[in-house]
Amino acid sequence: MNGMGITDVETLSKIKRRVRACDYLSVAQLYLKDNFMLERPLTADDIKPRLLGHWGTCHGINVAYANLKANFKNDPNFSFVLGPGHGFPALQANLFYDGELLKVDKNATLDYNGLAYICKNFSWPNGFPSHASPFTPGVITEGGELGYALANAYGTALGHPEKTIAVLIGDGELETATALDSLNLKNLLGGRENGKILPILHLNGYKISAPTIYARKSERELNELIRGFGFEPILINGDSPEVFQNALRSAKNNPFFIMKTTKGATGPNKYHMAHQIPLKNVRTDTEELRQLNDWLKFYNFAELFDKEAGFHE
Ligand SMILES: Cc1ncc(C[n+]2csc(CCOP(=O)(O)OP(=O)(O)O)c2C)c(N)n1
Ligand SMILES: [Mg+2]
Repeated sequence: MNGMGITDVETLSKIKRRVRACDYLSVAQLYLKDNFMLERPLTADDIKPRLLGHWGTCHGINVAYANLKANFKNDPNFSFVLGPGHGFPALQANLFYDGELLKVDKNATLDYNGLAYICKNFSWPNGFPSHASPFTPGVITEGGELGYALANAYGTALGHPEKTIAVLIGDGELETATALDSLNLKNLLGGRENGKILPILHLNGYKISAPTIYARKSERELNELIRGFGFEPILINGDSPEVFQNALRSAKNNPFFIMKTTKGATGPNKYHMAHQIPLKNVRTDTEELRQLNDWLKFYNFAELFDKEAGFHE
């Protein structure tokens, strides 16, 4: 018993709804400058003139965030460190969802105006950047440069035994010397006088469009590597909250979660095509525009969000 892991069916279903909402918000930020709830079929005029952002990692971030949030609720001793800061649409979606963004930005209201505000201003001149940045509430690790997440997590936990820090590390990110060597911090800073670290490797198989080294390893080889650093590997296979919460529940000392998702999952094309903007020609290609319309419709956001009242519980 470690006190982690939710079994309550209603909460598990809320996690799924939250992931759906945040997936929609991630896509909407990437593409839309109008028609934010798809009240009419998309037209080229609804699409931003310059599409600049990253989709592929977003679903996995939303899954990890929703599951950790449900588990740790508003525990002031819990923090989440995000490695792949290019997944900013997902981070911003979650900060908007929880009203955290509203605390620092009065325009991010939980209604249609706030929805329009975060979507239109993502990756927009004088708006929000495309990556996590110091403007993002709670950001302690610069979004554009990969590799420091685990070291930052250990730093946050240093001298704070009451803290628990979950840290999401991209599988490409773990190929950087910085991230890989940070696994050795367990021997230096893993003692009882410091907080607990919950590393989560986001094994989506790709770094940009190339397969990652860790995806090329067999499960056994990867597990042995993780064990060699003194962690106990725990596989989270897929995006179901039941599996995620079971993994949290089964964790004992020094867990190292391996969250295996499909890069770009819930999007129109997967793997290597999904890293940035999966449908690049939506403004000029009616078939791609139709695919984007279907993609956004798939989340049925209107069932999750009310134009005046915001998110339904
Ligand atoms: C230190 C550093 N090197 C290279 C990059 C360029 N870069 C941006 S995203 C990315 C892929 C990282 O792979 P992964 O962590 O698996 O993220 P995913 O591709 O799954 O979104 C790379 C190499 C970077 N941001 N920082
Ligand atoms: Mg990856």
